[in-house]
Amino acid sequence: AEIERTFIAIKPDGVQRGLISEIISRFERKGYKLVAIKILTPTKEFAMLHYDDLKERPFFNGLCDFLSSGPVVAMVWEGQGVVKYGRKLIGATSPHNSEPGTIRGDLAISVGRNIIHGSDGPETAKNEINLWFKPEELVDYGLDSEKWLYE
Ligand code: YYY
Ligand code: MG
Repeated sequence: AEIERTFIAIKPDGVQRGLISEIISRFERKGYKLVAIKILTPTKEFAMLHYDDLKERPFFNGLCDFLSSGPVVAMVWEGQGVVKYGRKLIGATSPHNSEPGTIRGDLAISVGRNIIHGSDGPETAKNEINLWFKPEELVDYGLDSEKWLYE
């Protein structure tokens, strides 16, 4: 697998519920590397851009109102296979179906309050990183632990 990057966001419910460090821990302890992070309240227009592929869905308007209702922690995580495995850590979209052990399975109940976003594929990841971050906000660095994480 390739070293790649994914876009992860803690939604307003995750921030309000005090789950920022819990969620960051799950990515950090797996071995992924945090290469960008900021907290911001997105505008509704920005939320609509982020969820553009869902604009025909009945929940789109409410979803964009919700994402723009308060601070979001926007992050970029890097590692081998992080796009796909990040989705596994997050769990199924509806917490009713998310396995225990996943972020949504352990920490959420409703689909509309599922606390975290993660890019669903390599192309989406690139687009979302470009939407949320300027290139200079992404930090290139090595971690000494990489020699123990990768053969
Ligand atoms: O990528 P993921 O967040 O797991 O699901 P998407 O299908 O991209 O939907 C984005 C977002 O929309 C989801 O996290 C919750 C919300 N949503 C909803 O409120 N009701 C649905 N039936 C489906 C999704
Ligand atoms: Mg999605």
